[in-house]
Amino acid sequence: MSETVRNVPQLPRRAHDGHKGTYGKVLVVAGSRGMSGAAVLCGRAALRSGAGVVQVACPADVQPVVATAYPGYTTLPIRQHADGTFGDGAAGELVELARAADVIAIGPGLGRSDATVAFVRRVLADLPSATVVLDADGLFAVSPFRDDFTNRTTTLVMTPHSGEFARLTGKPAPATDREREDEAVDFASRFGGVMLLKGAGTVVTDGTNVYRNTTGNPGMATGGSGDVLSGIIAALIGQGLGAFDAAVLGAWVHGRAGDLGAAVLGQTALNATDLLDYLPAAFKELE
Ligand code: NPW
Ligand code: AMP
Ligand code: MG
Repeated sequence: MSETVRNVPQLPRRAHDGHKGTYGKVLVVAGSRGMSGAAVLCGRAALRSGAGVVQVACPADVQPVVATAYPGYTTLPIRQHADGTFGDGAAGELVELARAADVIAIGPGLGRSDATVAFVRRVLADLPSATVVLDADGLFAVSPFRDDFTNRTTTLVMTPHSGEFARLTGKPAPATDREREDEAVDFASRFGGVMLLKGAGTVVTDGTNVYRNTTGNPGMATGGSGDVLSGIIAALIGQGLGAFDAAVLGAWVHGRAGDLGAAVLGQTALNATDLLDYLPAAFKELE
């Protein structure tokens, strides 16, 4: 039996003597040729959401582009062969990096080649005890989902839209709000972790608790919106929120930024970068 959660958790307070180590080291693993923007959006969203330090690991061929797009995060090249596939040891190097991170967001714009799927699976299997926000092509790599894709010490927060959820379950996407909620709860209770099923009326559940988000609007149906969400959630986990609470608060504040943006710019013109621009006002309401 699931329990409906109605209130969003409190935003963690910043201590007057806090320093960047206090607020979490977020590792974003994202981007590929043609989708460097997804890595930029995710990394910038994590910084906008209070992360102390953000590192964006991306395939070596797009690292200069991702680095040039924003000065606030550091970037790390993932070693590639000449044909763009990942070099020997790339997954191992990333797992080493991940040991120093408080939370890892994997997937926005990573691509779906066989080599990328193998890379993501290797990283997930070898990560030491970690909290991972898995989105976009990170979800593709583990679809249909099996519980041996991650080791038991990893906490997964999955953030699929309906199409990605259908791929994860191997079944058609749930059609009604009731079905969306029931199937999200069923998935989370079978596999553990947190399921955040995106869309109008995003559902967040850990298999026991269920939250239905009330913020957001169809203006957010625009490329890159979801890449911003995964960065927000990772940053909130880095600041100490539990996986479920971070997903609830992240969904709320992401939608609130979309609503504040749409109130000024309109839904038609709203873009993913506008969500970054309105996140400060959305967070300020919670401080
Ligand atoms: P349709 O079209 O309705 O029939 P995919 P993606 C279906 C990166 N990006 N919401 C839909 O069916 C992402 O990070 C990079 C959405 C279609 O078959 C990913 O790595 C950007 N779709 C990658 O692109 C900016 C829904 O799902 C399929 C749906 C691919 O991500 C853009 C589409 O999903 C983008 O974020 C729903 N509610 N319901 C960049 N600037 O670098 C059903 N669908 O194929 O997973 O592709 O979401 O575009
Ligand atoms: P993605 O498809 O991964 O880019 O994610 C899209 C984001 O925009 C998700 O957080 C959705 O919940 C949000 N979104 C898209 N369409 C709507 C809508 N009609 N109402 C509210 N939020 C939406
Ligand atoms: Mg997406």
